[in-house]
Amino acid sequence: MRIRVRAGSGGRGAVSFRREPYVPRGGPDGGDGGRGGSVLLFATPAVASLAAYTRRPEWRAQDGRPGAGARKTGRAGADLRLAVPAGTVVTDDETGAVLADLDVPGAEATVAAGGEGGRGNPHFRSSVNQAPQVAEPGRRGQERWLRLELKLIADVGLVGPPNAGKSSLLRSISAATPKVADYPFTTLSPELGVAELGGGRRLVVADIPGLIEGAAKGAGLGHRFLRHVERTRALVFVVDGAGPDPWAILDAVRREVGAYSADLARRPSLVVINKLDLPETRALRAKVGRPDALWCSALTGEGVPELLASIDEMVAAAPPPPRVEVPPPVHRLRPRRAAAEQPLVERHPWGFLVSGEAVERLVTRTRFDSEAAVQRFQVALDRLGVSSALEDAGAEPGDTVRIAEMEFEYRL
Ligand SMILES: Nc1nc2c(ncn2[C@@H]2O[C@H](COP(=O)(O)OP(=O)(O)OP(=O)(O)O)[C@@H](O)[C@H]2O)c(=O)[nH]1
Ligand SMILES: [Mg+2]
Repeated sequence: MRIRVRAGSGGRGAVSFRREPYVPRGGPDGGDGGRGGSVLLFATPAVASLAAYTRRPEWRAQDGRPGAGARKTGRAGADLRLAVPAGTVVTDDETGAVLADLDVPGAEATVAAGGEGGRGNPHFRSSVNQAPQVAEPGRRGQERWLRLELKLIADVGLVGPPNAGKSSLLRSISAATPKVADYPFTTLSPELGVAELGGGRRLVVADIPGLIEGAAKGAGLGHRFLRHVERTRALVFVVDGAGPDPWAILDAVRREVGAYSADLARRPSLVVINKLDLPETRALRAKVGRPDALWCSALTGEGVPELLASIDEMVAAAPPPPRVEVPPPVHRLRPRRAAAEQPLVERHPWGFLVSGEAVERLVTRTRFDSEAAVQRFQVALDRLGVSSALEDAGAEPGDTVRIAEMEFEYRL
């Protein structure tokens, strides 16, 4: 499922001057803007599903407040914390990068960082400019589409061809009631069941759709749903003993698992030949002595307790399930959408607004507290044609010019 998250933008820095009796203009005292709130996700047992997010896909955190005079820093925007069930894996929908694996209650991750507040005008004071009229705008908050997926956290996954009786087996060992029918691909989405092992121990078993030869290339339902058993400790391969050539089918299923993930194929596993109540299966068992296979009937329950005991033993000896690899967070901001390179000058009652990708980029990159940088900025403005455009528009010395929410005084 997809949701859009948007962190708060930083508040703008203030342009302000100290007011003192008998002093016409005191020093700059504009406060910095407050930081925008971030969007976080946290895992909690209080939430059982991601259903809340299907109804409302867009979530935003509060913006930071602007700075004020007397060096008052603006209030930071409140963070927005979204509760998700444990087992939620968060991916950046555009890049496919895994941002967080919230696998245990209490796990939390920032998924959109709040924008920094802009600096107030005291930061732009220099030897030649004791009364800077500039302050920084706040940075935009991070904004992106996320994909939320609830990874089923099962101990064991039932894997096999369609119609083998995987869902029937889950029904016979747990209270789960997945759909069972005598046609292939009855199961379309994974389902979990809990098997009671006695002594209060339990085993979580995942039933997934059937796999057929060529699934890696998209045959049948494909093999994407194998991701739901990626974090199980062990696999149980289930094959129909009464169907044609069970061993060849078993090999094909194993190949498809290997094509999906070599790591998954190495997971501890056991083989169950199901439908032992049918004469074909009994004949097969009498003919071939496969000591590596277990035999059972999900229908009559024959062999099922022995199967459960073997699964229990296998899981107890298996290493803990692998975690999803989460690369260290990179807070890359989205590139702005392409805008006209040519700066645009608009006349407003308060002065002139200059917009355009190049000029806005120039402003956000300039460090106005460095004299040399300010000089380079002036040259770049001329080169971009901003100065002449302002002149054409009738700007007069002393007029206010705003670029990317930063204010300047027009001078010749
Ligand atoms: N005789 C007999 N029939 C069984 C047994 N287990 C399952 N079946 C039947 O086999 C058919 C398929 O069973 P399912 O449990 O739906 O098989 P599945 O592996 O989950 O199939 P998909 O969900 O399509 O992948 C159904 O008609 C079941 O009643 C068994 O032990 N003996
Ligand atoms: Mg099924």
